[in-house]
This record gives sequence, structure tokens and C-alpha cells, in this order.
Amino acid sequence: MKITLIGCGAIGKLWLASLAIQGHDIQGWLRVAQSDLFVDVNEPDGRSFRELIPCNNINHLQTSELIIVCLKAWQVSDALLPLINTIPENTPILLLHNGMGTIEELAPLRHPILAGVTTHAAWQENNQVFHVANGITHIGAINSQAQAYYPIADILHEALPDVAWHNNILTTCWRKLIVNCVINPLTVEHNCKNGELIQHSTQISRIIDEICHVMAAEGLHTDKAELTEYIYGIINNTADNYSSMLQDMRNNRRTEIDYITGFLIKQARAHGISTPENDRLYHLVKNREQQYDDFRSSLHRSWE
Ligand code: KPL
Repeated sequence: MKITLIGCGAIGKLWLASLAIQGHDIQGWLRVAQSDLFVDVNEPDGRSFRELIPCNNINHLQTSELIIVCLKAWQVSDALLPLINTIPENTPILLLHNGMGTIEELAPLRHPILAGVTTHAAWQENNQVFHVANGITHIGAINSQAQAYYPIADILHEALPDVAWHNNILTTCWRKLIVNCVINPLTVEHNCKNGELIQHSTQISRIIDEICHVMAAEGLHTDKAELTEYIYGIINNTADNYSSMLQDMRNNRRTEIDYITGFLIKQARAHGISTPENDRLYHLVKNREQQYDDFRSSLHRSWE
């Protein structure tokens, strides 16, 4: 299958390597164009992939049968919208990122749009990707044009298992959103690994209460006890990890807070629901991001 993958971070490179191994005709797409990219991926079982993958070929983009977008939520519309007239209207676009709200930004698109969330864990250091834990990628159709594209799940599953197709992917995206609303900002506030959050059960319970309230207003099924068990399961399974938000913060990168807690707050406001604990965490993360921005620009000024 001819595929273009936009955004070549750790998870993007994992897909590039896995799809190339399966024999797919794949290219990467980078913000700053280059003709190829060295992809170096180390698998949990010790296997490795080290190859040059072609990039930024416009003809390949125009003739791709699938576009996979593996960017941070806040980069998606800026990266995709300038390319959109180059991508034929019947080419499916799969968005894989944490958080929600990008679909609303892309809403006028006529392309088949799919969304997905993944539990694979990978990180990158000195251009080497370490795939540290296998997981499941859940994908599904966002618009009616995408409903016929369920066979993509099997094709992707062959390359990087597990991939599951969902008829109601938004429910799955909400479940991931809840996990991220709890774990990500709390690990920033307490500057800790995911596992240490078990000491903050009162805060966790308040966040879940507010989310359940919003989900119920959205017409989504909620069961606080089940959600709580699910979240603690993920806290335990990822106990030794630093959340992506804490990693972004520590590396002076913009976080996905606007598309995680920010998205939840926006939905709450639309229903007239107040979310004091989520509001507090949102402002805490935004303030810390701002401090890093100020620090970066003061460094920049001192070099001028
Ligand atoms: O998705 C994650 C993230 O860090 O963004 C969790 C599930 C919280 C694991 O760290």
C-alpha cells in the first residue's frame, strides 16, 4: 500500500519502520523538507531496524492510498491544512495523537477521516527510538466517508499489532482523554512518575467526578467505579514512566494541555458545567509553559 506518514517522532518512526518491514511503499513527511530520513528503531525483544526512508516526495503524497498523521495535537491543523489540496479527496487520513479537538479544527474536510489512540510506548534519544512497550492501537471512522475503511485496521495490524477497529471510536477517544486528564497534569503538578500518583487519590477522584459530569452531558455512558479502576490500572502499568506531558515540560516543549484538559473544559462550558479542579490544573500547566517560554526568550535575548 502507498502510504505517507506526517510527523516523524518516536511513534511516527515506529510506524515507518513497521510498515516498511511489511513491504509497504511508505514515505515520511517532515516540516522542514528533506529527501530521506534515517530511521533507527530498537524493539523490546532486541530486534532493530536501521534504514533510510524516503521523505517529502510530492508525487508520492498525491498518489498515497493512506495518510497517517502522527503529530502532537497542536501541530495537526497547521501541518495538514496547507497540504490538503494536494491530497485527493478520496484518500483516507488517519489521525493518531493524544487529546481531542483537532477534528473540530479540520471539520470542513471532505476526506475520509479516521482517528486513533495507541497504548504503544516509545521514546527517542539522539535519533534512536526505543519501543519500550507493545500496546494496542484503536482506530475508527470519524465521518461517514471513512466508515468503509475498516480493512485498514487489518493492514496496520499486520505491521504493528494490535490494531482494533471500533464502530464508535469517539467513546474510545474519551476514555483515553480521561486517562490523560488525570495522569498528565497531575504528574506535572507533583513532578513525579505515573506510579507515584496513587498518593493523590482525593485529587484523582475530583477530576474523575468532573469528567463523568461532562461525559453524561455529552450523552456518553459513565460509570465512576469502572473508570476509576481503569485509570488506576494504567497508573500501575505505567508506574515507572514519566507522562508525555511531564517529558514535554522538562524538555521545554509545548504540551498538549489545550487538547486534553483544555478540550474537557471547553465541552464543560458548552453544557454550563463547572470544573474547578480541571480549571486549576489547566492554569497550572499553562503558567509553567509560560515560565519556560519566558526563560527561552530571555536566553535568546542574551545571545543577541
Ligand atoms: O498516554 C500517556 C501519556 O503519557 O501521554 C499515559 C497513558 C498517561 C502514559 O504515560
